[in-house]
Formats: sequence, structure tokens, C-alpha cells
Amino acid sequence: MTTVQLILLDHVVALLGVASWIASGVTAALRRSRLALGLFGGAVLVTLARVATVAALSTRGWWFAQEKVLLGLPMLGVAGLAAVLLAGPRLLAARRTPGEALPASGLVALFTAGFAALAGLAVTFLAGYPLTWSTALVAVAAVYAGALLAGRVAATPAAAGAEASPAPALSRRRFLGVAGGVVAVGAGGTGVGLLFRAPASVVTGGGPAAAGGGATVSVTDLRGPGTPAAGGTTVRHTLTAGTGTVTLPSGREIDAWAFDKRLPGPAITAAEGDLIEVTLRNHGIDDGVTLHWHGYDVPCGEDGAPGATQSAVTARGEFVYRFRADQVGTYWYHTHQTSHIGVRRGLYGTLVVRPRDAGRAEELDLTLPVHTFDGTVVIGDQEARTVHTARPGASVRLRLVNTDSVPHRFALAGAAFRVAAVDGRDLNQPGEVREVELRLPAGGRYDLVLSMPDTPVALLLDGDRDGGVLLTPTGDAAGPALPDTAGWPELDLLRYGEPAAVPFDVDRADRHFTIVLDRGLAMVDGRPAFAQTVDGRGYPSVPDQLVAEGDVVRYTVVNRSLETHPWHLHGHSVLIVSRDGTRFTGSPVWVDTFDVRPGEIWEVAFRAGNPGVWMNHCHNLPHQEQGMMLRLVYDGVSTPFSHAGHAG
Ligand SMILES: [Cu+2]
Repeated sequence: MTTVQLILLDHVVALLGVASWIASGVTAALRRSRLALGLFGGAVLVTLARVATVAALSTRGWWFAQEKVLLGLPMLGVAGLAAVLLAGPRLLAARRTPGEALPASGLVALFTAGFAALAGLAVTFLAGYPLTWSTALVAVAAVYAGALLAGRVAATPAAAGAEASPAPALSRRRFLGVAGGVVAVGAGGTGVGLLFRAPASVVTGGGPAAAGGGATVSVTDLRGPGTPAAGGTTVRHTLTAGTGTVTLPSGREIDAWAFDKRLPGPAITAAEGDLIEVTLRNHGIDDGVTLHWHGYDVPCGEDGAPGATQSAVTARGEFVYRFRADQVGTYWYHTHQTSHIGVRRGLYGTLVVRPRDAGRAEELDLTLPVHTFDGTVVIGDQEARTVHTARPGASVRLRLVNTDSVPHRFALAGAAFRVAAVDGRDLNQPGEVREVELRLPAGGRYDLVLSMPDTPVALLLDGDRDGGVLLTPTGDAAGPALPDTAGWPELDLLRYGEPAAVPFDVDRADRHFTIVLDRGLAMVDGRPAFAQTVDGRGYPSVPDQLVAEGDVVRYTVVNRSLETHPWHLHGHSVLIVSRDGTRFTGSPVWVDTFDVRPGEIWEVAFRAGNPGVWMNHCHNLPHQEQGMMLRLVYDGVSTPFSHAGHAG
């Protein structure tokens, strides 16, 4: 059973527990003794089953079970045991005398077990990992208050039947009720108060804390060089961001935010060693705009992260980005300001850097960014199938770029091919594959290379046999009947290509950070929200990760939630170490975005070699907007910019 299946099973068992405890209380109160006994027995069994599911979850990782082991099950255990002791014998006895009332203590115990089960479930859904004193106090106080309330209701003459209590017992009960209420309110209030404690502002991952007092450099000084490398030239672009209607070649009109009124924005291409100089202007994006060079390890001041490396470019404003094209490969650019809207509506384009040696170039080299506009999927700027001619034997490179917030599935029918590069970085000796599915994370890129056969080749996107890209040796657009690719197995990069040396020992990290992804109640931009959380918090309340230049840094990224999170660190590519404890046995894979699916645990590592203040976030952009972001900060680097409002 996969971890996410186990998580779902545990949710179901927990819900059954809530329902059966409460139902046994209700039926007992209604004097339906036999039914109450049956439900009570069911509740006990479900509670025991819950112990088993939580135990199984904890073997998958403490992060998946912590709040259940430390709070949910103990609360349920105490309340359930009380119910067994107080209500169990009476329910058994009532079998023979149907219609007899259960004493108030028994009813209260049954309901309290239900409240405890419910509180445990609520803690899992609303607070998650890590469990805090605040959460624990609020949950226990809520269950206690529920028990007091149930006690009051059960003690009313109507509920307790004819056996009204004598006056002295009533006044003692009232005193106990008031005292109990004070305790519940006190504990709950303390828990709520603890919520407002300022979190730690920085975590060090086991490495030394900030040097402090030392010389600091500002991100505004971490800018790119002004000249190309020897032999290179300067590639200049001016991109003007604006809003308006853009008409696709098919005639479809898109109400877009776009660079230069084009979807996608102008393709930026350069040769290795060139200087890329892009002037960004804003003519009409009210929220502001920036250019982030996704996957390109630019100097930090060029990174285009509003609130960290610059302020967003406002109306009629301008910012000039300069960096050397010293990484060959397939990348893309997009706004990082209000990006969950801006990128979706069209503020993106591709960045491709080719080797200076033209002899390494393919005969046909296609850059294929995929994007979804209001449900319409386009490849490049085409929603219909596009046809390209390639002579048999020609070398072909297809650069797949996922500019959406969710993964896409690709299939190449009609030819064997290799995945030459992932996220712009070449794989080591990638083998030929055919009839496999390629799952491309949000923000990710694959370079596919093939030798053109003398029959057509089709690139299918998400199994759609009408769209995609057709390569033909004849230029005939009719094309072949395309196969159903739904059953093709997913290519696992865990075992693809050949191993090679890596530049550091992944098992000797200087700092190790754990990033636990979930949903829960948290503050995002100063407002409470049902957020996408990192370690139970939302940006900007997630502590910064501190590193020093030269550190080997390791991340453990855990997904407790039921959604996929494409994790993206700016300014660095990370080496994948393992997924769910299984080490990578193929080529080293360096990525800037990796999909952490529900229940998965990824280990990645990188060398901190690019000083700055870097965003580190989920590239499902609405998730980022809902809090799933933090900063990686180098010791000695400061930023004059601060997060305000809708940065991100
Ligand atoms: Cu996410």
C-alpha cells in the first residue's frame, strides 16, 4: 500500500470512529439499547483499527503520524477507555432490559469519545505537522468543554428521565461545572494565545548560526557582468508587459497579460557565453511585473523575485536584467509578481541557450512550451496539431517546457528516443526508450532527441490524439492513425541513464533541512487562511533557511497533503538523492523543479554556490500564493526589499 493510500485509509477509519462513537451516544440517549450496544462495539473495533493505521503510517515517516501519535490517539484512548468502563457494562446489561436509561456518566463518556475522535481528525486537517502546544491545548480544551456540555444536557431532568437529583447534589454539580468551565476556557485561551507567538525567523539546518556583525553584501550588488565571455555577443531584448486581447493562429482570442502582446512572450535564444540583456517595461500590469529566469542560476540581483531581489516593476517603470549565458539548455522566464495570475494569463516565454559549437546542433530543434489558457491547451502558440518536416535520418531535438501549474504527460509515438536533458542539464548516457509516458512537472523541461525514421513521428500531450506535434519525412499533414498511449508506463528517472561522479558527498551535508508540505490553518500575508503550508506555516511566516557559501545542503521534502507539489528552488539546481528511501541508480539528475506527489518523501542535495536571498517554493503557483513558500538566505547577504502584499 502506498503512503497516500494509507493516509486516505486512516482518514476513513478516523471518520468511522467519530461517527460510531457519536451514534452510540445518540442511540443510548434514545434508549435504543441493542443498537447502541452494536454501535459501541463497532466504535471500539474501529478505534483499535485506527491504532493499526496510525502505527502503519508512522513507519512511513514520523511526519505523517506525529500529531496522531502524540495527541489524537492519546485523547481518543483516554476517552474511549472511560466509555468502555462507564458505558460498556450498562450497555451489556441493558440488552436484557430494553428501554432502560443509561446513567448520565455513561452517555457523557460515549459522547466524549466521539468528541475526542473528532478533535483528533480536526487537528490533522487544520493543524497537521508539527504538533504545537497551542494546538494540543485548544484540542484538549475543546473536548473537555464538549464533555462538560454533554454532562449538563444529560443531567437535565428530561434527559435523565424521572430520576431528578436531589438539591445538594445539584449545587455540587453546578460548582464542578463552573470550575470545569474555567479550566476549559483557560486551557483553550492559552492555546489560542500561543498562536500569536512570533515564530523563529531563521532555521540553520544543524549548521552554525549567522556570523553576525560581519560584512554583508546586499542583493542589489549581486548583479551580472556587463560584457559577454570571449567570443560571445550581446543578445538584447526589450519586453513590454501589458494587458489586452491576443489572437492565437487558430483565431481564438485570449484575454491576456502578455509580453509584447505575444503568447508566449518573445523566445529568447543565445549561444553559450553570450551576454543576455533584457529590459523589462510595464505598460499596464497594475500589480507590477518582474522577470524570473526559471532554472537559470543567475546572480541573485537578476533573479526577479519581488520582495527579495527587487521591487516589482510598476506602471511605466523599467528594470534591466543582465547575465551571462553560461548554462546551455532549455529554460523559461516568467513574471514572479502575482504569478498565480500573471503566468496563467500569459506573462511567460522560453529561454534556450545552445552550445557555441554549431556542430553539436540538431538539424531540427523545436522549443515547445505548453500552456493552458482557460481550458485551452497550446503548444507554442498552437492549439491545433502542428506539422514539421524532417528528412529520414535527421537529428531532432524537442524541448518540452511545462509552463502550467500542474504536470503534463507526453508520449512520443513512432520512434525510439532519448531524454537528453532534464531541466536544462544533460543526463549521463541516457538510453533509447520507446512507448513510455513522460510526466513533466509544473515548471520542468525535458529535451528529447531522436533520429528521424522514414515514417511519421507524433508527440502527444495528455493523450490527446488531435493536438500535439507531428514530424513527417514528407510534409504530409494527414499523418498516421495515432496509437492509444494511455497504457504506456511512465519513464522513471530513478533508473534512467548511467551513474556518474557527483561533485560532493550527499551523505555529508553541512546542513539538512526538512520541508513538510500540507494544508492547514495559518497566517498568509498577515491574514488567517486555510493555507498551503510549509511546516505548518504560510509565507512570510515560514522561517528562512540559513546557509553559508560552500555548504553542502540537503533537503528532505515530505508531502503530507493530497495534492502534488512541484518544489522549486531559485538560483540552484539540486541533485536528486532518493524518493521514498529508494536511491537513484541511473544518471545523476539535476533539477530545479521536482514533483513531490502525495505521501512522497524526496531527498535532494546541492552545493550553496550562488550567494543571495532565494525564493524556495511550490511551483503550483496558486499554492505559492496560498503560503507555500520560504526563503533560502546566505549568511552575510542582506536585502533592502521586503515582502509586501502580493509578492510571489
Ligand atoms: Cu503545491
